[in-house]
Amino acid sequence: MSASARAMAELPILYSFRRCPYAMRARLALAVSGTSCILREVALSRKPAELIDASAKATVPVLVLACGEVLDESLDIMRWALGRSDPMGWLRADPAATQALIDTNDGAFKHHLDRYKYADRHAVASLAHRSAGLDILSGLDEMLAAQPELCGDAMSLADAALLPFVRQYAQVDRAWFDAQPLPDLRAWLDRHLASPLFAFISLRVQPWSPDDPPVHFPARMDTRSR
Ligand SMILES: N[C@@H](CCC(=O)N[C@@H](CS)C(=O)NCC(=O)O)C(=O)O
Repeated sequence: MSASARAMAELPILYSFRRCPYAMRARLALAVSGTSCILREVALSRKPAELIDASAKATVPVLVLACGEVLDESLDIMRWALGRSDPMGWLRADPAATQALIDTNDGAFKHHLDRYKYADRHAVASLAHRSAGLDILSGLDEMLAAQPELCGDAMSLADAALLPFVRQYAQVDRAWFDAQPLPDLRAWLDRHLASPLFAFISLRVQPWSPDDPPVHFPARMDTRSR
């Protein structure tokens, strides 16, 4: 095996889906930590056997480490990557406050988001879920009126973990979202979506098949503009 083939075999493999909010948060942490991996884009309607072999539940993201260990929860991937390297101090924020934000997001907010996003836009039930989601976002807006990021002055794990979900909610009906009294949340969302980091993790990749040449992630990123 050549030296470059050996180096590549030592890289973790990330099964990902560009638009999945869980995969987005994992890519944010991998990118900010500068953790090199091989990216395999997954079409959820045609999951590769290699993904199912690695993790029977076959959700994305999944990170397969060179030692064979498999991380199949987005937060585990984030914490693993940042545990190796955390140049922006994403793990410095208060762990209890971080966990509380993530619990509400992944629990109640995701519940309402799915029912708002996938139901008939005009159905009464969908509007009830939109309203319940809005209550949660109003709480975030209040926090962001007092500080630029969810856990203080600097972006942290919580911002990266919640951002893709707030983005999804906003995108269901952006005109309606923009009319809500959420000025600080909207500023936070727009600022992060316009960042080089977000552009970087949004790269378009064709769904992977075994004969494809490896796609490196992160390929190269200018850390000064993060
Ligand atoms: N708890 C998991 C959830 C991951 C998840 O549900 N991902 C969705 C895509 S956004 C998925 O893979 N769903 C499986 C499917 O649609 O077949 C995590 O945090 O990684």
